[in-house]
Amino acid sequence: MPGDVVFVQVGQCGNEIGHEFWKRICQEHGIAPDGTATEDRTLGDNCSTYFSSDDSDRLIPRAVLIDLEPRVLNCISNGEYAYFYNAERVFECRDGGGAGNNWGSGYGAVQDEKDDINEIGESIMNMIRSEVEICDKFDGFTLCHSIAGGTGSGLGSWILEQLPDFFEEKAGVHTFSVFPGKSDVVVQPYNAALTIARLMEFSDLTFVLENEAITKTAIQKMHNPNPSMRDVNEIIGRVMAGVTAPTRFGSPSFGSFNGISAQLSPVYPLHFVSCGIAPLIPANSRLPQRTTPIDLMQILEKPNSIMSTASQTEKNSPIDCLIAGLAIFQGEVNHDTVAQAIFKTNSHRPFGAPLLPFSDIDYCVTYPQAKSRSAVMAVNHSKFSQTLGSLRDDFTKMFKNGAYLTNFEKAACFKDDVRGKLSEAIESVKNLMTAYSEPWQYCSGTRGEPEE
Ligand SMILES: Nc1nc2c(ncn2[C@@H]2O[C@H](COP(=O)(O)OP(=O)(O)OP(=O)(O)O)[C@@H](O)[C@H]2O)c(=O)[nH]1
Ligand SMILES: [Mg+2]
Repeated sequence: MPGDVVFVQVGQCGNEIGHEFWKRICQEHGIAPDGTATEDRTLGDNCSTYFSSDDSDRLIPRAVLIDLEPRVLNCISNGEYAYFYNAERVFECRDGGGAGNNWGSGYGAVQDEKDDINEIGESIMNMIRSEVEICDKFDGFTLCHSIAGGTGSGLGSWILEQLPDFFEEKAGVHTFSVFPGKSDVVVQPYNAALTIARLMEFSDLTFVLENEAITKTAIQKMHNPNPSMRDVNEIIGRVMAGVTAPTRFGSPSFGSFNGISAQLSPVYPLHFVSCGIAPLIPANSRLPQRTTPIDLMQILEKPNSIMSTASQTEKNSPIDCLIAGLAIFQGEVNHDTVAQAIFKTNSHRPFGAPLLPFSDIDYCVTYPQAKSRSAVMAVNHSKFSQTLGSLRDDFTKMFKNGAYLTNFEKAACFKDDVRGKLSEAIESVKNLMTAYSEPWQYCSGTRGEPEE
Protein backbone atom coordinates (compact mmCIF):
# COMPACT_ATOMS: atom_id res chain seq x y z
CA MET A 1 0.00 0.00 0.00
CA PRO A 2 1.25 3.50 -0.75
CA GLY A 3 1.95 5.81 2.14
CA ASP A 4 -0.10 8.80 3.24
CA VAL A 5 0.41 12.32 1.99
CA VAL A 6 -0.13 15.52 3.95
CA PHE A 7 -1.31 18.29 1.65
CA VAL A 8 -0.38 21.85 2.68
CA GLN A 9 -2.04 24.67 0.75
CA VAL A 10 -0.81 28.23 1.31
CA GLY A 11 -2.05 31.66 0.20
CA GLN A 12 -4.87 32.62 -2.14
CA CYS A 13 -3.72 30.69 -5.17
CA GLY A 14 -2.60 27.65 -3.13
CA ASN A 15 -6.02 27.40 -1.50
CA GLU A 16 -7.96 28.01 -4.73
CA ILE A 17 -6.15 25.32 -6.71
CA GLY A 18 -5.96 23.03 -3.69
CA HIS A 19 -9.73 23.27 -3.28
CA GLU A 20 -10.16 22.50 -6.98
CA PHE A 21 -8.02 19.40 -6.50
CA TRP A 22 -10.10 18.15 -3.55
CA LYS A 23 -13.38 18.75 -5.35
CA ARG A 24 -12.16 16.77 -8.33
CA ILE A 25 -10.80 13.82 -6.37
CA CYS A 26 -14.01 13.69 -4.31
CA GLN A 27 -15.86 13.08 -7.57
CA GLU A 28 -13.36 10.43 -8.62
CA HIS A 29 -13.60 8.55 -5.32
CA GLY A 30 -17.34 9.02 -4.83
CA ILE A 31 -17.08 11.29 -1.78
CA ALA A 32 -19.77 13.91 -1.03
CA PRO A 33 -18.88 17.49 0.04
CA ASP A 34 -19.51 16.51 3.67
CA GLY A 35 -17.04 13.59 3.45
CA THR A 36 -19.65 10.83 3.35
CA ALA A 37 -19.68 8.20 0.62
CA THR A 38 -21.92 8.76 -2.40
CA GLU A 39 -23.46 5.89 -4.34
CA ASP A 40 -20.50 6.17 -6.77
CA ARG A 41 -18.01 5.40 -4.00
CA THR A 42 -15.34 3.14 -5.52
CA LEU A 43 -14.22 0.55 -3.03
CA GLY A 44 -10.78 -0.91 -3.39
CA ASP A 45 -9.13 2.39 -4.25
CA ASN A 46 -6.25 3.84 -2.24
CA CYS A 47 -8.02 6.99 -1.17
CA SER A 48 -6.52 6.70 2.33
CA THR A 49 -3.37 8.22 0.77
CA TYR A 50 -5.19 11.55 0.85
CA PHE A 51 -8.04 10.96 3.34
CA SER A 52 -8.23 9.83 6.95
CA SER A 53 -11.55 8.67 8.37
CA ASP A 54 -13.41 9.35 11.59
CA ASP A 55 -15.55 7.10 13.83
CA SER A 56 -18.54 7.47 11.55
CA ASP A 57 -16.46 6.58 8.46
CA ARG A 58 -16.58 10.13 7.18
CA LEU A 59 -13.54 10.80 4.97
CA ILE A 60 -11.47 13.79 5.97
CA PRO A 61 -8.81 15.30 3.72
CA ARG A 62 -5.25 15.15 5.04
CA ALA A 63 -5.06 18.87 4.31
CA VAL A 64 -3.73 21.92 6.13
CA LEU A 65 -5.09 25.22 4.81
CA ILE A 66 -3.09 28.35 5.53
CA ASP A 67 -3.53 32.01 4.62
CA LEU A 68 -2.56 35.34 6.11
CA GLU A 69 -5.85 36.89 5.00
CA PRO A 70 -9.32 35.45 5.50
CA ARG A 71 -11.13 35.98 2.17
CA VAL A 72 -10.46 32.74 0.30
CA LEU A 73 -10.70 30.52 3.39
CA ASN A 74 -13.97 32.25 4.33
CA CYS A 75 -15.37 31.52 0.89
CA ILE A 76 -14.45 27.86 1.30
CA SER A 77 -15.88 27.58 4.79
CA ASN A 78 -19.13 29.29 3.76
CA GLY A 79 -19.55 27.24 0.60
CA GLU A 80 -20.69 23.77 -0.36
CA TYR A 81 -17.61 22.21 1.27
CA ALA A 82 -18.14 23.96 4.61
CA TYR A 83 -17.83 20.71 6.61
CA PHE A 84 -15.31 18.97 4.40
CA TYR A 85 -11.98 20.14 5.87
CA ASN A 86 -10.95 19.55 9.46
CA ALA A 87 -11.50 22.98 11.10
CA GLU A 88 -8.49 22.29 13.37
CA ARG A 89 -6.26 22.31 10.28
CA VAL A 90 -7.32 25.69 8.96
CA PHE A 91 -5.00 28.57 9.81
CA GLU A 92 -6.35 31.95 8.87
CA CYS A 93 -5.49 35.39 10.19
CA ARG A 94 -9.00 36.72 10.76
CA ASP A 95 -7.96 40.37 10.66
CA GLY A 96 -4.91 39.81 8.51
CA GLY A 97 -4.29 41.69 5.30
CA GLY A 98 -2.04 39.08 3.75
CA ALA A 99 1.60 39.62 2.85
CA GLY A 100 0.91 42.31 0.23
CA ASN A 101 2.70 40.43 -2.55
CA ASN A 102 5.92 40.69 -0.56
CA TRP A 103 7.91 37.47 -0.08
CA GLY A 104 9.64 38.98 2.97
CA SER A 105 6.32 39.72 4.72
CA GLY A 106 5.13 36.15 4.12
CA TYR A 107 8.43 34.64 5.27
CA GLY A 108 8.71 37.00 8.23
CA ALA A 109 5.11 36.53 9.44
CA VAL A 110 6.19 33.51 11.44
CA GLN A 111 9.26 35.00 13.11
CA ASP A 112 9.75 37.32 16.07
CA GLU A 113 12.36 40.12 16.31
CA LYS A 114 15.06 37.61 17.26
CA ASP A 115 14.26 35.45 14.21
CA ASP A 116 12.77 32.78 16.45
CA ILE A 117 9.57 31.10 15.50
CA ASN A 118 6.54 33.05 16.76
CA GLU A 119 3.00 31.96 17.69
CA ILE A 120 1.82 31.95 14.09
CA GLY A 121 4.71 29.73 13.06
CA GLU A 122 4.13 27.40 16.05
CA SER A 123 0.43 27.06 15.24
CA ILE A 124 1.11 26.27 11.60
CA MET A 125 3.78 23.66 12.36
CA ASN A 126 1.59 22.13 15.09
CA MET A 127 -1.22 21.69 12.59
CA ILE A 128 1.13 20.03 10.09
CA ARG A 129 2.68 17.85 12.84
CA SER A 130 -0.74 16.76 14.12
CA GLU A 131 -1.80 15.73 10.62
CA VAL A 132 1.41 13.72 10.18
CA GLU A 133 0.77 12.00 13.53
CA ILE A 134 -2.55 10.57 12.41
CA CYS A 135 -1.06 9.04 9.24
CA ASP A 136 -0.75 5.24 9.31
CA LYS A 137 2.31 5.32 7.11
CA PHE A 138 3.48 8.83 6.36
CA ASP A 139 5.04 9.18 2.91
CA GLY A 140 5.48 12.88 2.36
CA PHE A 141 4.17 16.38 1.88
CA THR A 142 2.58 18.21 -0.98
CA LEU A 143 2.83 22.01 -0.95
CA CYS A 144 0.44 23.91 -3.13
CA HIS A 145 1.09 27.62 -3.71
CA SER A 146 1.90 30.46 -6.10
CA ILE A 147 5.51 31.64 -6.34
CA ALA A 148 4.57 35.24 -7.23
CA GLY A 149 2.58 36.70 -4.31
CA GLY A 150 3.65 37.09 -0.68
CA THR A 151 2.06 34.32 1.38
CA GLY A 152 2.25 31.26 -0.87
CA SER A 153 5.78 32.21 -1.92
CA GLY A 154 7.29 33.61 1.32
CA LEU A 155 5.43 31.62 3.97
CA GLY A 156 5.45 28.63 1.60
CA SER A 157 9.26 28.92 1.41
CA TRP A 158 9.54 29.07 5.19
CA ILE A 159 7.40 25.93 5.54
CA LEU A 160 9.59 24.12 3.00
CA GLU A 161 12.67 25.05 5.03
CA GLN A 162 11.13 23.72 8.25
CA LEU A 163 10.04 20.32 6.96
CA PRO A 164 13.41 18.52 7.17
CA ASP A 165 13.98 19.74 10.77
CA PHE A 166 10.48 18.94 11.96
CA PHE A 167 10.32 15.43 10.61
CA GLU A 168 13.29 13.25 11.37
CA GLU A 169 12.76 10.51 8.84
CA LYS A 170 13.23 11.75 5.30
CA ALA A 171 9.85 12.72 3.95
CA GLY A 172 9.33 13.27 0.23
CA VAL A 173 8.23 16.76 -0.75
CA HIS A 174 6.25 17.48 -3.91
CA THR A 175 5.01 20.91 -4.84
CA PHE A 176 2.38 22.28 -7.20
CA SER A 177 3.83 25.69 -7.90
CA VAL A 178 1.95 28.26 -9.96
CA PHE A 179 4.28 30.38 -12.06
CA PRO A 180 2.90 33.83 -12.95
CA GLY A 181 2.16 35.35 -16.30
CA LYS A 182 3.84 38.57 -17.47
CA SER A 183 3.13 41.76 -15.46
CA ASP A 184 0.89 40.01 -12.99
CA VAL A 185 2.44 41.21 -9.71
CA VAL A 186 5.05 43.92 -10.17
CA VAL A 187 7.67 42.45 -7.79
CA GLN A 188 7.05 38.89 -8.92
CA PRO A 189 10.60 38.40 -10.28
CA TYR A 190 11.95 38.94 -6.73
CA ASN A 191 9.30 36.75 -5.10
CA ALA A 192 9.72 34.03 -7.72
CA ALA A 193 13.55 33.97 -7.50
CA LEU A 194 13.50 33.72 -3.70
CA THR A 195 10.97 30.87 -3.89
CA ILE A 196 12.67 28.94 -6.71
CA ALA A 197 15.90 28.96 -4.66
CA ARG A 198 13.97 27.10 -1.87
CA LEU A 199 12.21 24.78 -4.32
CA MET A 200 15.64 23.77 -5.64
CA GLU A 201 16.84 22.88 -2.19
CA PHE A 202 13.79 21.50 -0.41
CA SER A 203 11.45 20.02 -3.03
CA ASP A 204 11.95 16.58 -4.56
CA LEU A 205 9.54 17.21 -7.40
CA THR A 206 7.90 20.44 -8.50
CA PHE A 207 5.00 20.50 -10.92
CA VAL A 208 5.37 23.84 -12.72
CA LEU A 209 1.95 25.30 -13.50
CA GLU A 210 2.35 28.32 -15.76
CA ASN A 211 -0.75 30.49 -15.68
CA GLU A 212 0.06 32.01 -19.07
CA ALA A 213 0.53 28.68 -20.83
CA ILE A 214 -2.58 27.19 -19.22
CA THR A 215 -4.62 30.22 -20.29
CA LYS A 216 -3.35 29.74 -23.85
CA THR A 217 -4.33 26.08 -23.69
CA ALA A 218 -7.85 27.04 -22.58
CA ILE A 219 -8.14 29.46 -25.51
CA GLN A 220 -6.80 27.04 -28.11
CA LYS A 221 -8.12 23.69 -26.98
CA MET A 222 -11.27 24.54 -25.06
CA HIS A 223 -12.21 27.25 -27.62
CA ASN A 224 -12.77 29.64 -24.74
CA PRO A 225 -11.85 33.16 -26.01
CA ASN A 226 -11.59 34.67 -22.55
CA PRO A 227 -10.69 32.09 -19.89
CA SER A 228 -11.30 33.13 -16.29
CA MET A 229 -9.09 32.15 -13.34
CA ARG A 230 -11.74 29.55 -12.54
CA ASP A 231 -11.28 28.01 -16.02
CA VAL A 232 -7.51 27.96 -15.48
CA ASN A 233 -7.99 26.37 -12.06
CA GLU A 234 -10.20 23.69 -13.52
CA ILE A 235 -7.39 22.64 -15.87
CA ILE A 236 -4.93 22.78 -12.97
CA GLY A 237 -7.29 20.57 -10.93
CA ARG A 238 -7.25 18.02 -13.73
CA VAL A 239 -3.44 18.03 -13.85
CA MET A 240 -3.19 17.63 -10.07
CA ALA A 241 -5.73 14.81 -10.03
CA GLY A 242 -4.06 13.18 -13.03
CA VAL A 243 -0.53 13.06 -11.66
CA THR A 244 -1.71 11.86 -8.24
CA ALA A 245 -4.04 9.19 -9.69
CA PRO A 246 -1.45 6.37 -9.49
CA THR A 247 -1.05 6.97 -5.73
CA ARG A 248 -4.84 7.11 -5.24
CA PHE A 249 -5.90 4.22 -7.43
CA GLY A 250 -2.74 2.09 -7.46
CA SER A 251 0.01 1.34 -9.95
CA PRO A 252 2.77 -1.25 -9.62
CA SER A 253 5.68 1.11 -10.33
CA PHE A 254 4.26 4.55 -9.64
CA GLY A 255 1.83 3.91 -6.80
CA SER A 256 4.00 5.74 -4.29
CA PHE A 257 5.05 9.32 -4.01
CA ASN A 258 8.70 8.33 -4.24
CA GLY A 259 8.13 6.12 -7.29
CA ILE A 260 6.86 9.14 -9.20
CA SER A 261 9.78 11.32 -8.03
CA ALA A 262 12.32 8.66 -8.99
CA GLN A 263 10.99 8.56 -12.54
CA LEU A 264 10.53 12.27 -13.07
CA SER A 265 13.45 13.77 -11.16
CA PRO A 266 16.38 11.50 -11.89
CA VAL A 267 19.06 13.82 -10.53
CA TYR A 268 19.38 16.92 -8.39
CA PRO A 269 18.53 19.73 -9.20
CA LEU A 270 16.56 18.67 -12.27
CA HIS A 271 13.19 18.21 -10.62
CA PHE A 272 10.88 20.72 -12.34
CA VAL A 273 8.25 19.20 -14.62
CA SER A 274 5.49 20.53 -16.89
CA CYS A 275 2.31 18.69 -17.83
CA GLY A 276 -0.13 18.14 -20.65
CA ILE A 277 -3.61 16.56 -20.72
CA ALA A 278 -5.44 14.71 -23.47
CA PRO A 279 -8.16 15.08 -24.45
CA LEU A 280 -8.96 18.70 -23.60
CA ILE A 281 -12.15 19.62 -25.38
CA PRO A 282 -14.85 22.27 -24.99
CA ALA A 283 -17.74 21.37 -22.70
CA ASN A 284 -20.62 19.69 -24.56
CA SER A 285 -18.47 19.37 -27.66
CA ARG A 286 -19.94 17.40 -30.52
CA LEU A 287 -16.56 16.94 -32.17
CA PRO A 288 -15.70 13.30 -32.85
CA GLN A 289 -13.78 11.78 -29.94
CA ARG A 290 -10.80 9.49 -30.47
CA THR A 291 -9.15 8.37 -27.26
CA THR A 292 -7.25 5.17 -27.94
CA PRO A 293 -3.77 5.26 -26.35
CA ILE A 294 -2.27 5.98 -29.79
CA ASP A 295 -4.66 8.93 -30.26
CA LEU A 296 -3.90 10.27 -26.78
CA MET A 297 -0.14 10.03 -27.31
CA GLN A 298 -0.44 11.73 -30.71
CA ILE A 299 -2.09 14.67 -28.97
CA LEU A 300 0.42 14.77 -26.12
CA GLU A 301 3.41 14.66 -28.48
CA LYS A 302 2.41 17.99 -30.03
CA PRO A 303 4.44 20.89 -28.59
CA ASN A 304 1.32 22.92 -27.78
CA SER A 305 -0.03 20.14 -25.55
CA ILE A 306 2.58 20.65 -22.83
CA MET A 307 1.49 23.61 -20.75
CA SER A 308 4.75 25.53 -20.68
CA THR A 309 5.28 28.79 -22.55
CA ALA A 310 8.65 27.62 -23.86
CA SER A 311 7.15 24.44 -25.25
CA GLN A 312 4.21 26.29 -26.81
CA THR A 313 6.26 29.04 -28.44
CA GLU A 314 9.69 27.68 -29.34
CA LYS A 315 10.57 24.78 -31.61
CA ASN A 316 13.02 22.24 -30.19
CA SER A 317 16.61 23.21 -30.95
CA PRO A 318 19.16 20.46 -31.71
CA ILE A 319 20.38 20.54 -28.13
CA ASP A 320 16.93 20.37 -26.52
CA CYS A 321 16.22 17.10 -24.81
CA LEU A 322 13.78 15.24 -22.66
CA ILE A 323 15.27 14.49 -19.26
CA ALA A 324 12.39 12.28 -18.11
CA GLY A 325 8.73 11.70 -18.86
CA LEU A 326 5.75 9.82 -17.49
CA ALA A 327 2.42 9.24 -19.24
CA ILE A 328 -0.46 8.30 -16.95
CA PHE A 329 -3.45 6.65 -18.63
CA GLN A 330 -6.89 6.43 -17.03
CA GLY A 331 -10.08 4.63 -17.97
CA GLU A 332 -10.62 1.40 -19.82
CA VAL A 333 -7.45 0.91 -21.82
CA ASN A 334 -5.67 -2.13 -23.07
CA HIS A 335 -2.18 -2.36 -21.54
CA ASP A 336 -0.63 -3.78 -24.72
CA THR A 337 -2.00 -0.92 -26.77
CA VAL A 338 -0.58 1.56 -24.25
CA ALA A 339 2.82 -0.13 -24.47
CA GLN A 340 2.69 0.10 -28.29
CA ALA A 341 1.69 3.77 -28.19
CA ILE A 342 4.56 4.61 -25.84
CA PHE A 343 7.01 2.58 -27.90
CA LYS A 344 5.96 4.55 -30.97
CA THR A 345 6.44 7.88 -29.20
CA ASN A 346 9.80 6.86 -27.79
CA SER A 347 10.92 5.74 -31.26
CA HIS A 348 10.47 9.09 -32.94
CA ARG A 349 11.43 11.29 -29.99
CA PRO A 350 9.03 14.24 -30.31
CA PHE A 351 10.63 15.96 -27.30
CA GLY A 352 14.08 16.20 -28.80
CA ALA A 353 17.36 14.37 -28.73
CA PRO A 354 17.70 11.37 -26.43
CA LEU A 355 19.40 11.97 -23.15
CA LEU A 356 20.36 8.51 -22.05
CA PRO A 357 19.90 6.79 -19.68
CA PHE A 358 16.89 8.75 -18.45
CA SER A 359 15.07 10.06 -21.45
CA ASP A 360 12.57 7.37 -22.39
CA ILE A 361 9.00 8.15 -21.46
CA ASP A 362 7.64 5.61 -19.02
CA TYR A 363 3.95 4.98 -18.49
CA CYS A 364 1.35 3.56 -16.17
CA VAL A 365 -2.32 2.69 -16.34
CA THR A 366 -4.48 3.52 -13.36
CA TYR A 367 -8.05 4.48 -12.32
CA PRO A 368 -9.65 1.94 -14.68
CA GLN A 369 -13.14 2.83 -13.48
CA ALA A 370 -12.89 6.40 -14.89
CA LYS A 371 -15.94 7.19 -17.02
CA SER A 372 -13.85 8.14 -20.06
CA ARG A 373 -10.30 7.51 -21.27
CA SER A 374 -7.67 10.20 -20.82
CA ALA A 375 -3.97 10.68 -20.23
CA VAL A 376 -1.76 13.15 -18.40
CA MET A 377 1.83 13.53 -19.42
CA ALA A 378 4.54 14.98 -17.15
CA VAL A 379 7.80 15.98 -18.80
CA ASN A 380 11.08 17.12 -17.36
CA HIS A 381 12.60 19.03 -20.26
CA SER A 382 15.66 21.14 -20.99
CA LYS A 383 13.34 23.94 -22.17
CA PHE A 384 12.63 24.83 -18.56
CA SER A 385 15.87 26.85 -18.89
CA GLN A 386 13.91 29.31 -21.08
CA THR A 387 11.30 29.90 -18.38
CA LEU A 388 14.16 30.59 -15.96
CA GLY A 389 15.89 32.80 -18.55
CA SER A 390 12.93 35.14 -18.85
CA LEU A 391 12.62 35.30 -15.06
CA ARG A 392 16.33 36.18 -14.83
CA ASP A 393 15.92 38.95 -17.42
CA ASP A 394 12.89 40.47 -15.64
CA PHE A 395 14.72 40.25 -12.32
CA THR A 396 17.87 41.86 -13.69
CA LYS A 397 15.98 44.79 -15.24
CA MET A 398 14.41 45.65 -11.90
CA PHE A 399 17.37 44.86 -9.70
CA LYS A 400 19.96 46.92 -11.55
CA ASN A 401 17.86 50.07 -10.96
CA GLY A 402 17.20 49.10 -7.36
CA ALA A 403 13.48 49.11 -8.14
CA TYR A 404 11.08 48.26 -5.30
CA LEU A 405 13.88 47.31 -2.93
CA THR A 406 12.51 49.57 -0.20
CA ASN A 407 9.39 47.35 0.05
CA PHE A 408 11.63 44.40 0.74
CA GLU A 409 14.08 46.21 3.05
CA LYS A 410 11.31 46.57 5.63
CA ALA A 411 11.07 42.80 6.12
CA ALA A 412 13.15 41.70 9.12
CA CYS A 413 14.32 38.55 7.37
CA PHE A 414 16.46 40.60 4.98
CA LYS A 415 18.37 42.19 7.88
CA ASP A 416 19.69 45.24 6.00
CA ASP A 417 21.09 43.00 3.32
CA VAL A 418 18.25 42.84 0.86
CA ARG A 419 20.64 43.14 -2.09
CA GLY A 420 22.78 40.27 -0.85
CA LYS A 421 19.80 37.98 -0.24
CA LEU A 422 18.26 38.75 -3.63
CA SER A 423 21.64 38.25 -5.36
CA GLU A 424 21.98 34.85 -3.70
CA ALA A 425 18.51 33.88 -4.90
CA ILE A 426 19.11 34.90 -8.49
CA GLU A 427 22.46 33.07 -8.46
CA SER A 428 20.56 29.89 -7.55
CA VAL A 429 18.12 30.51 -10.41
CA LYS A 430 21.06 30.99 -12.79
CA ASN A 431 22.65 27.75 -11.59
CA LEU A 432 19.38 25.94 -12.19
CA MET A 433 19.17 27.50 -15.62
CA THR A 434 22.67 26.26 -16.45
CA ALA A 435 21.78 22.79 -15.19
CA TYR A 436 18.73 22.73 -17.46
CA SER A 437 20.67 24.11 -20.45
CA GLU A 438 23.35 21.42 -20.09
CA PRO A 439 21.50 18.48 -18.51
CA TRP A 440 23.81 15.91 -20.03
CA GLN A 441 26.42 16.94 -17.44
CA TYR A 442 24.13 15.44 -14.80
CA CYS A 443 22.87 12.42 -16.64
CA SER A 444 25.73 10.05 -17.28
CA GLY A 445 25.73 8.54 -13.78
CA THR A 446 23.45 5.90 -12.37
CA ARG A 447 19.80 6.88 -12.00
CA GLY A 448 19.40 8.95 -8.87
CA GLU A 449 23.08 9.75 -8.45
CA PRO A 450 24.78 12.73 -10.04
CA GLU A 451 28.12 12.10 -11.70
CA GLU A 452 31.07 12.59 -9.37
N1 LIG B 1 -3.93 29.70 -11.32
C1 LIG B 1 -4.23 30.59 -10.37
N2 LIG B 1 -3.39 31.58 -10.08
C2 LIG B 1 -3.73 32.46 -9.11
C3 LIG B 1 -4.95 32.35 -8.39
N3 LIG B 1 -5.01 33.36 -7.49
C4 LIG B 1 -3.86 34.07 -7.63
N4 LIG B 1 -3.09 33.53 -8.62
C5 LIG B 1 -1.78 33.98 -9.06
O1 LIG B 1 -0.96 34.00 -7.90
C6 LIG B 1 -0.12 35.16 -7.91
C7 LIG B 1 -0.42 35.96 -6.68
O2 LIG B 1 -0.35 35.10 -5.59
P1 LIG B 1 -1.52 34.94 -4.50
O3 LIG B 1 -1.69 33.49 -4.26
O4 LIG B 1 -2.71 35.74 -4.87
O5 LIG B 1 -0.84 35.60 -3.27
P2 LIG B 1 -0.75 35.09 -1.79
O6 LIG B 1 0.09 33.89 -1.74
O7 LIG B 1 -2.13 34.99 -1.24
O8 LIG B 1 0.06 36.26 -1.11
P3 LIG B 1 -0.44 37.72 -0.59
O9 LIG B 1 -1.84 37.93 -1.08
O10 LIG B 1 0.55 38.66 -1.17
O11 LIG B 1 -0.36 37.64 0.87
C8 LIG B 1 -0.43 35.89 -9.20
O12 LIG B 1 0.53 35.46 -10.16
C9 LIG B 1 -1.80 35.39 -9.58
O13 LIG B 1 -2.00 35.40 -10.97
C10 LIG B 1 -5.82 31.29 -8.71
O14 LIG B 1 -6.91 31.11 -8.15
N5 LIG B 1 -5.39 30.44 -9.71
MG1 LIG C 1 -3.34 36.57 -0.55
